[in-house]
Amino acid sequence: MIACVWVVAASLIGLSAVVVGANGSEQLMAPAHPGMVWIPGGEFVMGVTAPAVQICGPADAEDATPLHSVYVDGFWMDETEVTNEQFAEFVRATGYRTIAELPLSAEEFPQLTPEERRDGSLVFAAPEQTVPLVNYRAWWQFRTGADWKHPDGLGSDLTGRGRFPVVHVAYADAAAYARWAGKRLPTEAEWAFASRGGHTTARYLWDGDELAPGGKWQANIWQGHFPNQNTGADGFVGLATVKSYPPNSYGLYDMAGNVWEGCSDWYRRDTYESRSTTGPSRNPQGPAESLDPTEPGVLKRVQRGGSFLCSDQYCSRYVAGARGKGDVSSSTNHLGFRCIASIRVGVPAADVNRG
Ligand SMILES: [Ca+2]
Repeated sequence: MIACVWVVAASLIGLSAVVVGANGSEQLMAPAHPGMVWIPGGEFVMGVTAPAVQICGPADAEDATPLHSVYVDGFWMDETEVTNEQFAEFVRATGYRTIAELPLSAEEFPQLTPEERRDGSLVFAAPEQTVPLVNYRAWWQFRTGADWKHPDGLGSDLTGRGRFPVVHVAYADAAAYARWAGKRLPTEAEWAFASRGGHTTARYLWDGDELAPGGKWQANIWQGHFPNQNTGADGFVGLATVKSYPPNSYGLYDMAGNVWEGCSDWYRRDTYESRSTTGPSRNPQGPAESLDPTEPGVLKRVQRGGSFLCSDQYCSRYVAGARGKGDVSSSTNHLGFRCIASIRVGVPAADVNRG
């Protein structure tokens, strides 16, 4: 005998449907937006679980320790990073201009020359030779005219890149898109829960301890000598079309690699340390303010997942539990985002609509 038969109730709310168990005791909203998957929520362990993992040098791993328990409610999450096609739809509808498209004001930045105040963004540029890994300026360039529509700078465009993740979006740009879409950016805890796919101890987000099981790469990262030689052994030297690699157990693609994904939490190096002393947190929203001891005057939000530039020779923050951070006003060609939507489970449809 089948204990519980699922039926779709007659009531529809926009694109949502109410699914009700045969015993009437459970209800679940279908996604209000296409392309989202349900993340069930629950208690899990946040932080780097892999032993002695080398992330970006020993000191940089400290922000992802100690391990501590966190609970998050269930939510819907975009199955992919937001793509250029999706972002273009937002811009067509709203006329929105991203931070990278706007020149800095002379009033706010009088110390800069007109040339230095021009619009643009940071683009990775592989040096021709080996360089010391102590100065990221050896491989990052500020390019005038670089923005989401011109990802490599002036003269580049989105031809053939519609299904690439959108890049050169600063925090406010991602948040604006999310509001327009009727969604929001995930908290770090929500992102971390979803990234684990229900598995809490594996070294990598593809639920395994092998980098390329069976010789098959599971994420778009860097192979070769960083930063001057990328072999593209995983199929991509630059960004990858979303869904180029297998999804995790929740059906989420590219949680590791491809582009960093912005979260709503302010970044503090000591967040986990503070939280570990207070018992399991429920739906933590992050600290009240940002503080990165290495750049105390710069406001930073958490970023997660790593990018196509992640190399074990320099920075392997695509490993499960690792954290990233970024200046809220900056954008680059390896930073993107995905959105989530909160809908409560077991709540009558009318109440969900009001809630
Ligand atoms: Ca790659």
